[in-house]
Amino acid sequence: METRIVFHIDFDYFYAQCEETRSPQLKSKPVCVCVFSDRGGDSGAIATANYTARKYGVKSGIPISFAKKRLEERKDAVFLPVDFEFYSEVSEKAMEIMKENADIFEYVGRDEAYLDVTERVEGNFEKANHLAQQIKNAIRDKLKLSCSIGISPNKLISKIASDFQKPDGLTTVSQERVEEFLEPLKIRTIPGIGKKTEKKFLEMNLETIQDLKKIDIFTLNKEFGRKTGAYIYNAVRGKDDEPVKEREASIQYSKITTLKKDSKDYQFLFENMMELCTEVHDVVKKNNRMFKSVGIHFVQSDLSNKSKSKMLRNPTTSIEELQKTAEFLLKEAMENQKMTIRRLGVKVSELSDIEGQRDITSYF
Ligand code: DGT
Ligand code: CA
Ligand code: CA
Repeated sequence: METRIVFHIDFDYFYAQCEETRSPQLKSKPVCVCVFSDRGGDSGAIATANYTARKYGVKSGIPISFAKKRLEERKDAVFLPVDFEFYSEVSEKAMEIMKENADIFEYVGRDEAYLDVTERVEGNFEKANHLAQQIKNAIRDKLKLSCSIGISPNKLISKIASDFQKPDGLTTVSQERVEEFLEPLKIRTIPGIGKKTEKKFLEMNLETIQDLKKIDIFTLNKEFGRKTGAYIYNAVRGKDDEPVKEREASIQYSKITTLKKDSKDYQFLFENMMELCTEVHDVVKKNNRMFKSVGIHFVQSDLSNKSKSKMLRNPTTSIEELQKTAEFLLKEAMENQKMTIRRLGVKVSELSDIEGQRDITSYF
């Protein structure tokens, strides 16, 4: 394959930065964006925090009560509830700017994307660097947001590079520099290598990517299986052929069907609904996503609409959970259903990516 030039763009402390853009006075304060659980009080977790709060040890995933304790001395610390709708709005605008600047655009999640720019910079890393700077400027001017960009010949290295000088970073790793860039890095910086895998290697006295190069492919295969073994073997050598694949942000996946006959027979509707769940689930799987909300939709015989949805406790990929929730919603909707139903639909939303959220050994 010819040399490619791939960008990975990741927004800095995304949810918290979105909050700063609409309330600039927050900028000087520690800001924590919280997912309050339904138990009330301070129960729940931190989704993210700005860099001021991070100095006090606040990070994604820790309980809100821990964060409050760590920020005790900062009387000006701010704890805000998540506002996904607003972050999605900001995200959409940012994605537009990126899309305009890519040959191929791949949406990864609300705050990140891959861009293949090989053609438009004619395979030239200097031009690529200039283009990345322009993208950063445009996003700053229009949206008051900072992001970090990694530039390299493939997705793997660009992903590592975008994280290398956060926040507001720009890191270019041309083909000649791949080895010297990767070798000193901690094994953990390889996407997909989580705590568990890292621990395994540390027990073998392997700490950096350079150390990991000493392990031959047979040992890796034996330890992790062929697929993961090969991934790790190639990753430490900076090899990755994954193409940037055209993908747009999708807010939801849905399937709708016109029933063979208008009906309000529960069993008939239930069977059609389970069929739709399978179809929606296939799309979810194909796109490697998780969902946190399930909805059902009726078009009634007079063409009026009716819908219901339910937020799940945690993001999931489970078809059983999808079916169970759809069944629950159907029962609820049928309770005082007067009219017959003509079309039936199922959707999932509040999507997120599987990639990067789990240890590689648990999803290969
Ligand atoms: P960064 O990129 O290190 O400057 O900081 P973030 O906050 O942008 O981190 P990133 O890119 O890993 O995640 C993007 C957004 O996803 C983040 O703003 C909030 C959300 N997020 C990340 N980790 C968690 C988590 O553990 N729980 C929840 N609820 N949301 C999370
Ligand atoms: Ca980010
Ligand atoms: Ca991210």
